[in-house]
Order: sequence, then structure tokens, then C-alpha cells
Amino acid sequence: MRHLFLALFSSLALALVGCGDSSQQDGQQSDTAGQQTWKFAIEEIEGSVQHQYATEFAKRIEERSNGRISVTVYPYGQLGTSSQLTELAQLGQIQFAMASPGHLGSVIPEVQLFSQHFLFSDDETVNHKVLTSNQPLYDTLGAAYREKNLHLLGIFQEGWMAWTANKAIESPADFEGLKIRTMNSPLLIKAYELYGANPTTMAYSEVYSGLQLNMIDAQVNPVFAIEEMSFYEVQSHLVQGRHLPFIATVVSNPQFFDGLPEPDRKMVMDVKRELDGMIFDFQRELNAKRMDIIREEGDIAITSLSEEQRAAFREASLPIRDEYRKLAGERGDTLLKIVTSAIAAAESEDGQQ
Ligand code: 6CS
Repeated sequence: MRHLFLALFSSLALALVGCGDSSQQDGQQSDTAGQQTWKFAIEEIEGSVQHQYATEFAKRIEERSNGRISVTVYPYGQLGTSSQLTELAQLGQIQFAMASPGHLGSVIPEVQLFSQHFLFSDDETVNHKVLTSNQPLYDTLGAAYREKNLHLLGIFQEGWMAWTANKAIESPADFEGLKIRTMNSPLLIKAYELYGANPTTMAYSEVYSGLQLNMIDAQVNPVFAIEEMSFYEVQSHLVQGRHLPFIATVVSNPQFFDGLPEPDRKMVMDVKRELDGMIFDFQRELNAKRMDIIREEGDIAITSLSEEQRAAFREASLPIRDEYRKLAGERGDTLLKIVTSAIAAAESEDGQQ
């Protein structure tokens, strides 16, 4: 049944993304004068962090290629759910996509490295350094992506995840029986089970009505998303625990990426490196601005966990490391070692400055 649906969806998406007069190579459009159109699908709506990334990517590629290459950005809802965007990139029907580990974890277990509460530094700049430039991380995780016919191009943060709920949350016990919506990676579900919650998954687009109709009691997302998806309108509490940064990955179709002429591949990599810094600053400012909007327009209690309260959550979350090793095997264990030692090194470098 699922395969039938995928086949039907793929032909529909093919029709949507592949139409036009020009000839097609690997899902991209090109004409005899060498003009090309690349497609970049994102998991968020216009105005979001991912939208900023993709539109800046498009702008810079168009400029650098002197208009030879144009990039069409498809915001959330135009080509399908997160999992469907990943499938389109695997099939080569689109050249670039955002793939959040929160959704990708059921396809690539190793990526659930990014779903582990309290693994990352409390300092976003430390995480930024590790996630954007640690080569062993890119090589090891990139190999897992390649096995699923995806090329891992970039990793970046979109801000701290915050909980919204219809009750106050101050300790793991407050999660007891709480029906919280998470993205669909097994480890995210497990993380909330460790707190005693009753996690459930649903598409991003259904969360607002799920909360409004009391089908779910809580959800978890960065502040900018809580504002733009209006979740704060249908919840009574917003709780900042800094338990996990929202991490996104940028993927490309491997056959397309490997088939690019060397100068074009270099252009893509140069743009990726420039966007690393741009998107870090952008998400910080956007999250702060959107928090102000929620404060001004919302009727929601906003709280932050104290260090003591965070310590209780950290303690309750720790069994997740072994769960990750079970799901992601030897390569997962290697990734855990790479990231924990890189974070410790970056923290001590920062401390010395
Ligand atoms: O919760 C989700 O499903 C989504 N949240 C964000 C902020 N980005 C993409 C993801 O699909």
C-alpha cells in the first residue's frame, strides 16, 4: 500500500516539478544555451529559517553563475511532507532539499545523533563550530547518507527547541501521560517516553489543529516556528529548557552533485560555507524577534527552566545514549565519540579566549 502511494505520489511530484519546455537531466531543466534550473525544496513556510537559507542559496548561485543557473525554491506544502521531499531528492527529481534529522531518523538511524537531549553544548557558538566544520562528522555521517542515496551538504542550527503545552512543565514528572507531538524519528519518541510522556507523531501541518482540537496536549519546536505556525495561540505555556538545538541538514542528489563540473561543485561548496555563518546569525535574530511577538501578542506563560531543573531532565534523558548506540550501531558509536570530543575541545578553546 505504502509503495503504491509512493509511486502515485512520485508521479504527481514528477509532474509538478518536471514540467516545462526544456529538456531534463536528472530532474533539472536545461536548454541548449546551457541555462539550468535547480530545484530546492524546504520543510518550512516562507519567512522561516530554512526559507532564508534556500532563498540566499538561490540568490548567490544565480549571481555567481551570471544567471546561467537559476534555483527555484519550493516552500513547505508545495511538494509534500518532509519524508516525501527526501524521496524526491533520492530519486533525483529535485536537486536540493532540507532534511531534518527529526524526520530522517527512520531512514538513516545514525542521524539521530542530533535528536539526543543534552548532548550538545549550552553555548550555541560551540555547536555552530562543530556542526559546520568538523570534517570527521561530515565524512562519517555523509557515508550513512550516501548509503541511502543522499549527499550530505550542510548541517546547521535553527534555534533551541522549546516546549509548548497546556500545563506548566518544571520537571520530568510534569510530562507524565502528556500527549506530546514529536517528529517521527524513533529516538525522539523514546526521549519523551523516558520522561513518562505519551509521544505521538503527526505531520507539521497538522499540529495546529491537533492542539486546537485537544488531540494532543503539547509539541516541541524552535521559537520562530512556534510563532509562524501559531502554536502559541492554542497553548497556555511555553517552556525553554535548552534541551536540544533544532538541527537541519541540507541534502543533494548524489548523481547530480557528483555529475556537476568541478567549478560548479566548488561554487556550491563556497556558497554553503558562506551560508553557515549567515544562517547562524539569522536564526538568532529571528528567534529573538519572534519571541517578542509571542510576548506582545500571545496570552501564554513563558518560562525558562533553572539550572537545577535542567539537571533533573538531563539525568532522566541519559539512557538515550545507549538507545542510540542500539539503533545506530558501530558508526553511531563513532559519531557519538566524534561529536562529544569536538564539543569538549570547542568549549575549552572558547574558555581560553
Ligand atoms: O516539527 C516539524 O515537523 C518541523 N519543524 C521545523 C521547525 N522545521 C521542519 C520540521 O518538519
